[in-house]
Amino acid sequence: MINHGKKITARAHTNIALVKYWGKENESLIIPKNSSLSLTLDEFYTDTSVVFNGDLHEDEFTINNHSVNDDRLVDFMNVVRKKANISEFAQVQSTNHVPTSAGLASSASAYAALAAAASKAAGLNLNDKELSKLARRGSGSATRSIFGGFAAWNKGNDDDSSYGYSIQDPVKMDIKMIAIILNGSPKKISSRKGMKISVETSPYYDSWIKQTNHDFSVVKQAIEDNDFTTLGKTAELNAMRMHSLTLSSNPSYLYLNEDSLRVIEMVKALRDNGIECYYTMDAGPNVKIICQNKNVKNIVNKLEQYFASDKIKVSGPGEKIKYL
Ligand code: 2P0
Repeated sequence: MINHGKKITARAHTNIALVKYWGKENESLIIPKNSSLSLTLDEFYTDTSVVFNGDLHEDEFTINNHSVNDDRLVDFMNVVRKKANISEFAQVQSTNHVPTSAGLASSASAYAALAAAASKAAGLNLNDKELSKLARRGSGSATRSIFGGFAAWNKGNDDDSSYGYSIQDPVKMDIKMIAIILNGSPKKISSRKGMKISVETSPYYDSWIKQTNHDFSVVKQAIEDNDFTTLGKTAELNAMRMHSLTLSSNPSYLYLNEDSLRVIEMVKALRDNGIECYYTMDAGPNVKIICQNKNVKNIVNKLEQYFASDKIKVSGPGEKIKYL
């Protein structure tokens, strides 16, 4: 039964893909072209509260206390209403605990938290797998944010078979991610638009899928073997392969900027000096450095020579979705 007047709050953490999702097979259901694998992060999360109210004439959304109108959010609430067989509108309040304009996959934690809070407020009692399928309808990367630690999104081929699952939580590997929050204008090409252009125009798209399926098996095995080196090397290559799709698209586009390249060179220099670390980037200029606890201090010291310390955020593995 719908939880009338009962406010439900959920917290979901963001995740960073080690094997990336970049392209859809089905755009309306958000079925991806390949399976992906990620690490959920403890430092970045979204808290979302939902309450259904029979007196409302439309859904009301606030993000960080600012009222917003967003068709994607309304479409998502319609999916929830249809699933729960209800017609009431809801008040949705969301707070992002992610540095302002960091571009750190906030849609992942946002739609995972919204899926959990809205479904429960609507009277649905979904397990994690069902929640991940619902979150997927909002944003692909949100499928993985239902789970903590290492998580994956099984590509599947329809609504039922395309879901997230846990690979390892709690995480056994010593692994940290250092995010460097770089200044950049808001992205000109959304990931949704970017990946569509890549699927349709990059001559290398089929090779990307073939290689990424292989990378998925390699990273999964590296997690089982507690093999940080193989995980880091493969994740770094996978990120560069994804960004080469942006460069090889028509029109060509690029998320990285000169600061991103500077961080990449710093990572390489650190490696040459015996400090093991790797880089990964998503649909924006920020670089995330994959490293181990013993090297965090050294890496942060190096980064602080170029970047303000409040722009350097160290995360470890984060936990799965929870109700507050
Ligand atoms: C990922 N990214 O696997 C990849 C790597 C960015 C680069 O998923 O269209 O916001 O909502 O499904 O999930 C970002 O795209 O895209 C993303 P939609 P989403 O994390």
